Amino acid sequence: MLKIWGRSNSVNVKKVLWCADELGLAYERTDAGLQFGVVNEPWYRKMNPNGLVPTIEDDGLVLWESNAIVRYLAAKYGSGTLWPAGPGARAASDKWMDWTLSTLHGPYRDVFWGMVRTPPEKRNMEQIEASRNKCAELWAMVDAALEGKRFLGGEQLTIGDIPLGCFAYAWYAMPIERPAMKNLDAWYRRLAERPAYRKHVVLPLS
Ligand SMILES: N[C@@H](CCC(=O)N[C@@H](CS)C(=O)NCC(=O)O)C(=O)O
Repeated sequence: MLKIWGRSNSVNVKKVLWCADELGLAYERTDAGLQFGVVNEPWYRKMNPNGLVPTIEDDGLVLWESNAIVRYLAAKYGSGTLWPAGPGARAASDKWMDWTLSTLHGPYRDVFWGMVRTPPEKRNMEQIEASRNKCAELWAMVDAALEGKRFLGGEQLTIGDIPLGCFAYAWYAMPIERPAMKNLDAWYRRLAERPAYRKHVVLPLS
């Protein structure tokens, strides 16, 4: 059976759990990271030398890096659903995974750590506000890409929606100002209708 290591409140673990449930996979999850420790155990470091979560083991394959795990599970178990058929359609969805990590992640992290993991009296509001503005600019790109579409890859949920969908939850749940974006708002509401998203992504922010 698929094994997943990682605490359930990690945004990167959420991607994998949501993906596995969308694919209807049976899995066994073990808490790891932060208060759970585990990540510095020699046996864990042997699987994942980064000492980070998530890590999976499937049919003898050990894998880390959440986006690579989502791609792997979708390619193996979600052909024609989460894993779009054909290289063009796949790349059009897949590019949002790289974009989330390379472009949105930096400013998102500043806002998330500032608003969720820093006590109010210690917050650097100037930096948080600059990063919030940057995030709003970036979400506007997603809003434009969603014009006339239900999901980033078209009519159905595909790999590109998964990392961004996890970041979107925090964006909507944090007590911050957000410009209204009609396509993004509708996409987020669509994600929130999915049982697997509600189960794994919509958790109190911590
Ligand atoms: N690029 C990696 C980043 C992994 C990562 O930074 N994981 C965080 C949780 S979101 C972590 O392990 N933090 C330390 C910990 O939980 O002990 C991925 O996408 O899997």
